[in-house]
Amino acid sequence: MSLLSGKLGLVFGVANKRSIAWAIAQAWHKQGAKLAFTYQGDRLKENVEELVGTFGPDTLLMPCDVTKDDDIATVFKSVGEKFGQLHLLLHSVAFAPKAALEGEFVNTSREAYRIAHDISAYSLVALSRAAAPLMTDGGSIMAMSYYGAEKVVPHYNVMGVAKASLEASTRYLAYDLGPKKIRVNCISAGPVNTLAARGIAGFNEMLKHYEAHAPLKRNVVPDELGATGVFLASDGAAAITGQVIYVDGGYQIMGM
Ligand code: NAD
Ligand code: 0WE
Repeated sequence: MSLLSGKLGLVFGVANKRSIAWAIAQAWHKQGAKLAFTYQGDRLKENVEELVGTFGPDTLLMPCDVTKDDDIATVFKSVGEKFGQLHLLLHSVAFAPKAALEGEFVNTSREAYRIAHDISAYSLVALSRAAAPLMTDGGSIMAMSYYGAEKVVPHYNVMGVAKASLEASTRYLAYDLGPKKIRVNCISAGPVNTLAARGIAGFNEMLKHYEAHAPLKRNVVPDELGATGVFLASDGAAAITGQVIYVDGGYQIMGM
């Protein structure tokens, strides 16, 4: 039985095959959803074209820099024309200037703070607003978060503050869009070795720390994020909105 047959979905945040967005998109696809994709810019175009091509030659693929209102408007116009409707939206996008993730949080520049919040948090509001008119039979919107939103993770810095904003935005969006049967949730993933994690000093130590301290004594694998994405997209989660679901081997429950 396909959990998502007949569902139309739009995915933001595929950069390469290791992207969390790709794991969730594949899981949605396996459950019968029809998907459209966006990519950040020319630098990623070929890579994403190749991945998305595996879903069929007519898969809708559009550039979208989430800081650009015009890009967002064009994407949703195209989705409206091609799909006529939308059920699922994945936000798997984050960025802070590298320097802000290296030094101390106290030294975060006004510009780095603005950029991190614009790309990593405000974009969820903009995308949800654009998606809502297409979600005429209700919908499920989900965004990726991280534990640094609620506790201090050294060096995560302004990204932690932006994720706190993303999670709070999720709750306010859930309240606004609930009457339209649109649910909005976050998946808070444990560390995963992706492009966004690769450059982080000490990332491998972090993976080992999770293995040692998480109740399940291991790290999360991308397929498991896909499975949670399917659950949140499905009727099994019909009464779940405004939540942050931790998919982290249980790490978040620990006090020591
Ligand atoms: P990734 O690098 O594969 O994905 C990040 C995506 O953000 C890329 O596709 C990039 O193109 C996109 N992006 C950045 N700026 C953009 C812009 N201005 N416009 C449009 N797109 C833009 O890495 P990932 O780890 O798959 O990250 C996806 C999400 O998962 C992020 O929100 C990240 O914070 C979150 N997350 C990652 C981890 C982890 O350990 N990797 C853990 C928890 C949460
Ligand atoms: O959300 C993230 C990382 C997002 C991210 C990554 C980069 C690297 C390249 C945002 N902006 C940038 N900017 C760059 O220039 N994660 C959850 C992964 C991550 O990043 C960390 C972590 C973890 C976990 C940074 C410091 C400490 C822990």
